Amino acid sequence: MMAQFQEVSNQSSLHPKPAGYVLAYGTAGFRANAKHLDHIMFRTGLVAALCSKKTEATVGVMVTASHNPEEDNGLKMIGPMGEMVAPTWEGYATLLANAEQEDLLTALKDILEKEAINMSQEASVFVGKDTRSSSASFSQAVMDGVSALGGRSKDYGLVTTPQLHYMVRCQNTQGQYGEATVEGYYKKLCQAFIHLTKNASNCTDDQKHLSVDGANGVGALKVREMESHLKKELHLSVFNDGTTGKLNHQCGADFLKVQQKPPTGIKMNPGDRCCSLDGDADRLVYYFTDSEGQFHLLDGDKIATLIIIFMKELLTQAGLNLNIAVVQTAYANGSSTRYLEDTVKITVKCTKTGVKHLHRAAQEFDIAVYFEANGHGTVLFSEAAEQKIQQLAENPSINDERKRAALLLQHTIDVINQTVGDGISDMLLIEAILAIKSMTIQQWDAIYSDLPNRQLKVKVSDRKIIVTTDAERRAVSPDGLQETIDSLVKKYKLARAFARPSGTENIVRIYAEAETQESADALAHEVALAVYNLAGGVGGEPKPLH
Ligand code: G16
Repeated sequence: MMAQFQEVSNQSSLHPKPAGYVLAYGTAGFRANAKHLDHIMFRTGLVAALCSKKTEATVGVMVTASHNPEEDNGLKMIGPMGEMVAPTWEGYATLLANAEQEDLLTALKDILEKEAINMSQEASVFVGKDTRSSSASFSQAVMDGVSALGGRSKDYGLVTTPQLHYMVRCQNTQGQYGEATVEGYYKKLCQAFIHLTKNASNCTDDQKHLSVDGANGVGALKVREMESHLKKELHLSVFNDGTTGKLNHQCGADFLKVQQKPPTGIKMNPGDRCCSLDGDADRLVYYFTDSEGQFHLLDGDKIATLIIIFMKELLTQAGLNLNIAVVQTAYANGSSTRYLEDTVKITVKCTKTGVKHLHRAAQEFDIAVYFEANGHGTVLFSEAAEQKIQQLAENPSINDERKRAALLLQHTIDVINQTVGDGISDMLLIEAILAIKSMTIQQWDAIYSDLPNRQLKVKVSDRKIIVTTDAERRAVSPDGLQETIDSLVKKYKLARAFARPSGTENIVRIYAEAETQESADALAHEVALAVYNLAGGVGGEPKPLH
């Protein structure tokens, strides 16, 4: 043990912490400008090794700052089932990240004691990285941390975040979930996709075509790699593939959702079906422009709606009575929630922002579709639900309709990456559903009409001053903010608004929706001003949108 501590001490001096620098594990891990992060990478390598020893399983660390600008970086820790790591380990990661250089060993020993970790237990950590220029040395720093505690790392190199989550799950389920290789991932998802689309009648080449904006990130590389496995059942044109453009700049799912306009660098004819991934390919949004040149965005809410309708129809055809739901956040468009509850007649749950919160809420149901409006989400099936579907598919005495529905459900399970939201897997599922239902993107868009909405960002000196409750829909601090928001909302029809501190960027996010775009824009601007005035705004007042 003493030798290991000595090794941690020696190695840690090569990844020194800038004195006084503080960063907390946020919505999706650590995230900041890359110049501050080397020590955090090394130290999270230590935490991952301890987590692996404690759980006696492989865990993962993905080096990425996802939708953030190229100059930022960060990491996401992955738990043994490929899910986001448990909150206790997020806490330990924050603890080690913030321990001053001379206190690191004491902090480490505290964790060992609290968790009663057996240091002779092996540690295994899977590591992946996105395409940022800082990611290569950072993934090495993570691996240095793992090896300082005698652990083994497996370096997957450039992978999407959901691919790394998938590898961890495969590894810990002895291949039951699939093979822990990128090839294995493509094979499983694409085979399921091909099985599903066999149920689609006569798709034309046009219908099989999809334009993909790769956000100039790792998703573009991986979509290209996957294409040969699709056996021409889907024709992909990849734009923003990183050869010229900058990561997430004027492109990618986050840009589209916030700016509500098409990405640069994509060729779009009216009516063409297009989609955008984000920087680490865990988010997906769809869109098209109509014959009048109007842009239509189909965000996470529309994706969740299409999937739950498809699942509900299949369950009815299969004669299976399962407890199903949709999980959303405060950002979900009011129209989507109303449509799901009143027309689809489905349970809708609202959680705090962050896939980790949605994922946990989704685990309470037999089948739950969880999506953030920003396009981050997936579908979870309980073990019992999977078993019932499998038993039905294998039952020789059921009629053809039930058999077909059970088989479709089985292939749906296989095309989905249940570990975390996965832009590529979600894309295959959406393409299969549209093909099976012979549905155009326009018909999908017309299922319900979004309430006009607007998102804004406000810079404040300390975003922690904003404290929220009720799944982030109400502010309890600073004093007077919620009362002000309430009185602003009253001015507009069908209006709703909230402000919450971002867990990935140093800003406060504002969301507003209302009956018209003018009202949504005005309300968002007024709430932004209230935040600026009451929560210590810096860097100039937010500007009106027009
Ligand atoms: C991450 C999280 C998402 C979250 C988003 C924005 O996405 O995984 O769940 O919605 O950040 O979070 P916030 O509003 O707290 O900044 P990604 O794609 O950047 O990893």
